[in-house]
Formats: sequence, C-alpha cells, structure tokens
Amino acid sequence: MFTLKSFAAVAVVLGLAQAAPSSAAVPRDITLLLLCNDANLGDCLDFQTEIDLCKNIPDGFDNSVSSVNTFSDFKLCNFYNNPDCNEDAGSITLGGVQNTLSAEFDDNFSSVKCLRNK
Ligand SMILES: [Ca+2]
Repeated sequence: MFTLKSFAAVAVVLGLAQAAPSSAAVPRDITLLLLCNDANLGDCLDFQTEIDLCKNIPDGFDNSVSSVNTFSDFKLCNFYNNPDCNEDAGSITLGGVQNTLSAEFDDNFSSVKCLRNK
C-alpha cells in the first residue's frame, strides 16, 4: 500500500512538473501550406508554419514558387517578395489553390505569413 501511494505521489509531482511549462507557453496554431516550384501544384513542399508568424521560404523554393495551396479558401496567407515579411518589394494575399501566379509574384516569393480567420 505504501509503495502504491508513493508511486502515485511521484506521478502527481511529475505530472505537475510537465504541465507547468506548457501552461506558461503561448498557444501555437500550426498550419500547413503547399508551396510549389511549378505551376498547377507541381514539385511541391509541405510547409509547416504558424498563424500570425512570419516564415522565410527555404532554399530550393525561395524565389521559385509558381503555385500554392493553403488547403482552404478561408485560410488566407500573405506572401512577400522579400524575406522577413518585408512589404517593400510587394506582397499578395492568397487562399485556397492558386495554380499560377502573376508575373510580379511568379518565382519571387521569399516569405509568408498566414492570417487568423476573422
Ligand atoms: Ca517556378
């Protein structure tokens, strides 16, 4: 009986120790995008990001993306021609499947930030 009680007490302590950091952390909203080097969703990268977080597009896709899929017409993401979501070289908000991009944006995206649904 004593052993069982001790085990339970240790388990409770461990549980509290594990719960403490996550309760202090900001909730994260992970979201997935398809970034594609070719038009019509060809040669794609499964790209994981978070809502309201700017992410630079990795080598191999940076300045090469020609189509994208946000997996929902209601999931909008801002795509930027500059890294670090800098607006100076232009940006566009896209949602759902975009099989082609206009000349201003084709082979130009360097960063992306997805928006929280309003
Ligand atoms: Ca391309």
